[in-house]
Amino acid sequence: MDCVFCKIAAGEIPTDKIYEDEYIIAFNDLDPQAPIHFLVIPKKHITSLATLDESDSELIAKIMLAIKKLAADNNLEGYRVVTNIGEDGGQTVPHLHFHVLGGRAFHWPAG
Ligand code: DGP
Repeated sequence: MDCVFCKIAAGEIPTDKIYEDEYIIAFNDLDPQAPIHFLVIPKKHITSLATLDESDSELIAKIMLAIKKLAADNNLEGYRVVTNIGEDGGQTVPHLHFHVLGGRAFHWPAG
């Protein structure tokens, strides 16, 4: 499968990795939208939240806990977690990923 995030997860494309375990990898975004902007992804290919399966429950919980830990490691008190789904949701890479943005104030509603 020609998926850039699968290639990053497999170590085939070098990236600015900040965390890795058996199931998850986190790395700094190529096009940061905040002073701190990293992505947390499952190593397993899942297209988006829209294609999540019941069997992925534990994996998603691990991702959320990794986000919590990485945010604390970066001394983030207030921050934003975003996952874009599909074209209308602004998703450009069809491999589930959670953006973690911090280091500045955010506004609502998001654009
Ligand atoms: P989204 O629009 O939600 O699908 O976000 C995809 C993000 O992925 C976007 O902010 C840029 C980032 N990105 C795309 N390709 C690469 C890459 O090869 N390396 C890194 N570090 N980030 C990438």
